[in-house]
Amino acid sequence: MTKKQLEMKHPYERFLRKERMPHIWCEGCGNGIILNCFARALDELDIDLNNVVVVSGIGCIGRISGYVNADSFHTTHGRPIAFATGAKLAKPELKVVVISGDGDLFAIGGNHFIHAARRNVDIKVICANNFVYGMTGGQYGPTTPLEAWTTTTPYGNIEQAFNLVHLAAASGAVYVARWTALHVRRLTESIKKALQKEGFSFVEVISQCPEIYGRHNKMKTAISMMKWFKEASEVRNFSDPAKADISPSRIIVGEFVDVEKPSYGRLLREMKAKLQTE
Ligand SMILES: Cc1ncc(C[n+]2csc(CCOP(=O)(O)OP(=O)(O)O)c2C)c(N)n1
Repeated sequence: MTKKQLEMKHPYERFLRKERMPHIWCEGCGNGIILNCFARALDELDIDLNNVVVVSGIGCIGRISGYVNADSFHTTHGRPIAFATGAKLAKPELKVVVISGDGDLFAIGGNHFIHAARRNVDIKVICANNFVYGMTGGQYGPTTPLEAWTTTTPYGNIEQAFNLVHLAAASGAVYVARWTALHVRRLTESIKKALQKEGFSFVEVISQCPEIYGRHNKMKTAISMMKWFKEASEVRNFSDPAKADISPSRIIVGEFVDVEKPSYGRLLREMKAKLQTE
């Protein structure tokens, strides 16, 4: 390497804990794209990393809390929203971001998700939806499409999948968006919006898992999975989230909800202040 090359720094180097590299993610995995878009959003908003907390649960994407150069919690499986709620209520000045998997957030952690959204806790939730439990070997989960082959559905999945944007909207989230890992610019813009908004914000990222999901479902490589995203995606901003079910031929993406509602923390602080003056 030349001296110049050695001195060259990646523009997002400051967002990474380099001592934690190499990462565990497989070649072609969408998680790196999500991390990149998150770093880009922080960079473009010029957010001080000292004011950011990243919380994740267990899973491949869960490792992100160890890779981001911000204060972070790698919590127990399914519980990042509970930890994030505590962090936000204790330190309202911080931006608290949960980045976790579809299994973590919607199987074991499903109850935390719907109630934090209902309460409008001011946290941002980014879900890497790869349709399976990646880390533990590709078991089916609550977002696995009908008929998909997974290690625990060897004859094809017979369960209906959650439509996450519908679930988030119905639970009360003030901001809801879905993009795929192919939509890097729009995903970054949605993460920026979520970071700036008060209240429970949800960004779903359909993310390729070529090794554990794609390979078994006629998409052998990351490129073939992303080709599927490209061909099946239809941008329909502010369309009915109830009609945004994912099928092999159609992935509705876009922003679905963007409304204002006082957050749980704000109402709590207002109530406290009122009680103190009485
Ligand atoms: C209490 C508990 N139950 C089960 C597990 C096993 N486990 C680890 S990761 C995981 C699923 C992760 O799937 P997902 O959240 O979709 O993330 P991915 O690995 O696909 O990124 C499971 C079931 C665990 N660690 N703890």
